[in-house]
Amino acid sequence: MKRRTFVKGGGTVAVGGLTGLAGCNAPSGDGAEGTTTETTPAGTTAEDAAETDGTTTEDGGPVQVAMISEGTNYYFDPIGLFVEPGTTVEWVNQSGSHSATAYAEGTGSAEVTRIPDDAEPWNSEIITEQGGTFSHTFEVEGTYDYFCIPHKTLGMVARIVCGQPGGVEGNPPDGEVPAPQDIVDRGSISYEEFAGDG
Ligand SMILES: [Cu+2]
Repeated sequence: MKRRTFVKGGGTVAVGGLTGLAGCNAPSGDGAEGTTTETTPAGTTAEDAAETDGTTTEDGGPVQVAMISEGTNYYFDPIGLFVEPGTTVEWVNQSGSHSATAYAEGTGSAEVTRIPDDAEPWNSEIITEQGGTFSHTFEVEGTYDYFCIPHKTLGMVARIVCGQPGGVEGNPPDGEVPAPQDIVDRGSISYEEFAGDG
């Protein structure tokens, strides 16, 4: 049973403010429009830019997850995210005060461990500054569940699959997240999509 209900109408702030949100879905305003490719010489720096150390997306920046307070809803968006090993995820505090904290016993208020055995836990601690960010790089393949310290009991949880699912089954104790295979299949699952699925 879902404890969170997505409130339609108040949701415009959720996705619009973020560029590069969760890869795949190409935002229309990313500057690609209006570029006259005919006049651009072949072999520009685009290929050089692609040769990164693997910690950035094709867009050249980290993959972003928004942390949002919206009425009585507190959520991560996207709530389900697939990343390749070596990808840096950047959490952005869009509204309210939140943390991004791995379910790893002894980390924050985590009481269970729901990240791969060899993986590094992370804990942003509570970010109160609007626009404040925290980054973590995912190296070990598997399924990672995480939560927000102040809103854990209100179901503010999310999941990241790095490389391929593994190690974690079902939902975390404090809320619902998308199934690992759905995350792999879809790449990114927004909170609105997920909350609307029920
Ligand atoms: Cu929160």
